[in-house]
Amino acid sequence: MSSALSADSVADFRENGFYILPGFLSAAECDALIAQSKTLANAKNGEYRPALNPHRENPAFATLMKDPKLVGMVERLVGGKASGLQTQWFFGRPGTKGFSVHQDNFFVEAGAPEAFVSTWLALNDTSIENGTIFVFPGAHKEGLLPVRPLAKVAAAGQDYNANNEECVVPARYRRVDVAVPKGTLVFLDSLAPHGSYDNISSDSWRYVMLNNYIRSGIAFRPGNSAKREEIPLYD
Ligand SMILES: O=C(O)CCC(=O)C(=O)O
Repeated sequence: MSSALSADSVADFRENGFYILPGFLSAAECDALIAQSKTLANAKNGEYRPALNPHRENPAFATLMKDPKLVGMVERLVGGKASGLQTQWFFGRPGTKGFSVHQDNFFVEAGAPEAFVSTWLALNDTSIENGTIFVFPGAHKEGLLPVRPLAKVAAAGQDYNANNEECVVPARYRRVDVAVPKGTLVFLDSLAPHGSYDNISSDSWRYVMLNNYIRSGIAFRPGNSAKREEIPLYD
C-alpha cells in the first residue's frame, strides 16, 4: 500500500472536492477483497444489490476501514481524530443502473460537513462502460444543493434509494469522469456532487468499497436503513 497525503494533495482536495490516489491497494489485495465479497448475503441471494455495512458481516471489510494508512489520510482531511460511520460494497454487475447525482451529506447531515469524507475504492479497473463515477470539480463549494425527485425505475442490483432524487448542479460546473485503475482510492468531500454511470458492459463487474468517516464527536443522522454509528478505528 502507498502513502500519506502531501500538502499539495490536501490542497487539491480542498479546491476540487475530490482527490484520486492510484495504487492504494495491490492487485492481489483487490482480488482478495473481491473474493471476500462472495460471502456477503447480497451475493449469496443472487441479487447483487450493494451491501450496506459489510463490515458487520465479514471482518475483512472492517479491517480495510481501519487500515492505519487509510485512517491517517482521512484524519488529515477531517481535521482530527476520525470514526468510521458506514461501509458499502458495490458489486456493479453488468446491467446495474448508476447512482443519481447526490452529495453524501444530503443523507448523513453531518453537523460539520468539512469533518465528513467518503473514500471510494476501485477493486477493478473502472470505465464509463462499466459504471464508474463522475464528479463536478469545485461544486462542493456551493454547499448543499437543491434536489429534484426522479421518476422511480426498476433497478435490479442497485440500492433502493439510489435513484429517488438527484441534486441540481449549477450549469457552470463541468462533469469529469473518474475512470481509474484497480486499487485506486478516491477521496470525496461530503458536499461533492457525484454519481455513477449505468454498467452497460457485457461482462465487467465494477467492484467498489465505499467508506464514510467523520471527525469523532460530530453529529450525524443515523438513518433508517444504514443505522450509522461511530465505529472506533483503533482496536
Ligand atoms: O459507486 C457508485 O456507483 C456511487 C456510489 C455513491 O456515490 C454513494 O453510495 O454515495
